[in-house]
Amino acid sequence: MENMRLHSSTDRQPNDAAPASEAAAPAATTELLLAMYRLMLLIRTTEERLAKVQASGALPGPVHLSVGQEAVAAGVCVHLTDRDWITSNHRGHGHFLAKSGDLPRMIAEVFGRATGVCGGKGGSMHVADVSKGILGANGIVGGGIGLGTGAAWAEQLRGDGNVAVVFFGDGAANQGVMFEALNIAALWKLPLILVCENNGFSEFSPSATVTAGEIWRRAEPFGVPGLAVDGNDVVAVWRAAGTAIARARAGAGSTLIEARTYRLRGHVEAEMTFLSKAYREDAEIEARRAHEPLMQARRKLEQAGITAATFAGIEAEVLAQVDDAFKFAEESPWPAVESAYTHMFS
Ligand SMILES: Cc1ncc(C[n+]2csc(CCOP(=O)(O)OP(=O)(O)O)c2C)c(N)n1
Repeated sequence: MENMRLHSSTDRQPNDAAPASEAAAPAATTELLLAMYRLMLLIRTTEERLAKVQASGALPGPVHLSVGQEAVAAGVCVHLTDRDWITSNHRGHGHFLAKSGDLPRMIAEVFGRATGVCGGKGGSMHVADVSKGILGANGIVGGGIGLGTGAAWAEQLRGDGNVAVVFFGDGAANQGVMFEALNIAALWKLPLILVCENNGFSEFSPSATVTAGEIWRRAEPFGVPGLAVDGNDVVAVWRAAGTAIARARAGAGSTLIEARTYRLRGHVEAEMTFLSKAYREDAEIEARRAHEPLMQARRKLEQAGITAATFAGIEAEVLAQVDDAFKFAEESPWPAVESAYTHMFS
């Protein structure tokens, strides 16, 4: 990286965040923290296996992983039921799993198999399961924001207290649709929670070079509460999401949460095979690894008395679950040729 000034994504740190409302916030029990840890470990183990399989050449096509960002999906989705909705982006495996999506059928989808959750036609960037309230990942940056706003409106009309959560990146926060969503959500008090995962980058551009100001503040002119949280602290995310979701269920409207996190892997796997130069220093990644969410949660659990044997048991269970899911996918048939003509508009 000689003669190259790499922009650091660390220009903004999570801890200069706007304070989340903690007044009435309950403490996370050890049982809940352990459940969120397990969920984050499932996402991490699944995605690290995907990285390995892709590097081996067995999985063609782009794969975008959320390694390092697991606390956002876990801390938000533990508040949701199958009747609440989420929309996601191209980095959506974690959101899918956190919203109780089926792991074997997600892996089969990524492998393009007939048993996949979308019959093998969606792939990694379009994992969806409407029966679980997962309206889908989305390859159009910002595309999920409009879909989630529509889902929130539908739920408001139904009046059952269900909500819609949109997961999107800091790059997507620069799309006009976020402002359109904030406008209508404010006006109609929609049960919509906008969760911006600020992972420091938009593709290969450090956020500070493409995003002006602070994202959470963009809610303010609309009269919508906005706040930033440490997106690597699953308890902080859980607390902020709990307040926002309870507010939305009660009919009090929308919230914008900026969860500040860090993408530990590439924008897309194998990116260094086609990029001409690096866009961040390895030292930056290493420094951020010290604050990754699983380690932080594990430290808290150790302080609460969870033993090494319990962690080893969870790791073994998760590993077996992931092994089974990949075996299921790899042994599943390809979609029938005739199915190419189904699920099409003509
Ligand atoms: C409308 C649109 N514009 C551009 C792209 C190309 N693109 C794919 S991912 C990406 C960056 C998205 O950044 P961000 O929203 O921060 O999400 P992250 O990748 O960091 O999770 C871009 C520009 C796209 N897929 N869709």
